[in-house]
Amino acid sequence: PKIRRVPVQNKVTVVLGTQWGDEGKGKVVDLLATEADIVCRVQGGNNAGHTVVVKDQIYDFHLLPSGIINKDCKAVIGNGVVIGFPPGLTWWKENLIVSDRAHIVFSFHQQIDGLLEAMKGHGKLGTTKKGIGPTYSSKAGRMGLRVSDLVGSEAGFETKFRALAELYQQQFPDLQIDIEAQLELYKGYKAQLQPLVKDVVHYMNEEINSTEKKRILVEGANATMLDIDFGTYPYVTSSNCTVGGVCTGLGIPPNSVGDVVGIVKAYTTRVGSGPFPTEQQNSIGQTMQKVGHEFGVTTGRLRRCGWLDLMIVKYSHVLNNLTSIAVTKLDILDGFDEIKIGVAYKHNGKTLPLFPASLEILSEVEVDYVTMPGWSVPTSECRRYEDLPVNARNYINKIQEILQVPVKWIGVGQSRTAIIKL
Ligand code: 2SA
Ligand code: GDP
Ligand code: MG
Repeated sequence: PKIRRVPVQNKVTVVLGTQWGDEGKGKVVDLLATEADIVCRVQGGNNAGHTVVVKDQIYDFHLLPSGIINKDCKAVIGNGVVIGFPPGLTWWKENLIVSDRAHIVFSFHQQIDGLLEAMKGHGKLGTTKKGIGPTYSSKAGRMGLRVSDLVGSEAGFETKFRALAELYQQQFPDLQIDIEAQLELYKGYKAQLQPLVKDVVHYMNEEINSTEKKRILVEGANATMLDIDFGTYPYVTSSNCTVGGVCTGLGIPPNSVGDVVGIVKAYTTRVGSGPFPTEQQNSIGQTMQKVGHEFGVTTGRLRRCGWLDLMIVKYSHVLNNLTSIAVTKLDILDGFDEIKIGVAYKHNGKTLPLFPASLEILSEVEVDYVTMPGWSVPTSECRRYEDLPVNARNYINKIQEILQVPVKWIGVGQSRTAIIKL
């Protein structure tokens, strides 16, 4: 008999950070989510921080997809996410769907995150201390607990929880775990969580293959340079933040991935430790930090700042095959006399073909810059490309020319409306 292959009906649009995070993914997702039916998170946990400003309201998201503001939109937490339960389960929402395969972050994971950082001393990573690394370690070590354990039998959950807690207590004598109190707490969470839990593999399969049109969005957390495999290891987070994480973190096949939108901040920032070739530890970096309000959403830490580094964004394009990009925070560069773009790395006099794996090499590279004239007119009121000062347009064109990816959006302010669509 003839077999008829049906193409994927509803491909997912993916929004990814191309740098070290905090590019403004939340704002772009919020914009796209106003027209989406489903918005998904696929990796990371509440280490992420996305700020979305709608009129006078400021929303800070950590675990939930930013798209949840849109009431008509389903918000999905995929299996690749690690879920922490804040006291009182404040993130409960009717339109939320949680994968039964997602792993649970316990408070002892958070304690261990802090203990490991303290033990590393100067070599510490500067994590958000949300227990992300230890939870993914439990998962990879095949001893983690999943949402399906929580909503399953009480006895089964208790056995696994005790085993994990006792194992960690042996490894870390300083660890304080009140096992009985924790078990009691999770009984309460179970009742609240149960109605939200679904087999997300089945749910997504139905949605992507539905003959009814479904607009599906995936919101990346953290970013390419924080990817566990491709980022600046070990100064990375513990999940795959690049496009492959979408398939493994949601349970959908590669051919269901459609557009991949890369978010590129007009300059570069990084929170936590690790090399940063275009960093400006001077008045330029301080101005970007101050004018751009570069503070962490989750921990309030200062973000390190520097010029736009297209070696990084090019590498992100190689890994993710970006179909378009959004350049955000262009307004923060208003008023600079000249603006630099990092375009190549030289090591021992040789130009590197792509972003290197070795941090030793990375810390020794010399950056080649292109210098562009700045603009003094504010861009925050511009709503059309033509409204931008000519030097700002040249800056955008240069980015587009070097990357060979179309710029579709330009962010010129915090609010939902402060964006230019091309
Ligand atoms: P972790 O906690 O194990 O994931 O930390 C490992 C590294 O990943 C970095 N990381 C981040 N970098 C930028 N933004 C993040 N989210 C928050 C935000 C950060 C905050 O959006 O502002 O509030 O401080 C984020 N999450 C993880 C982290 O700095 C480590 O280098
Ligand atoms: P995310 O983690 O990638 O979602 O980014 P964050 O929300 O952590 O950080 C980006 C910050 O920049 C937030 O405070 C946003 O409100 C803000 N933002 C986003 N786009 C723009 C923009 O185009 N201009 C300005 N001035 N702020 C922006
Ligand atoms: Mg952020």
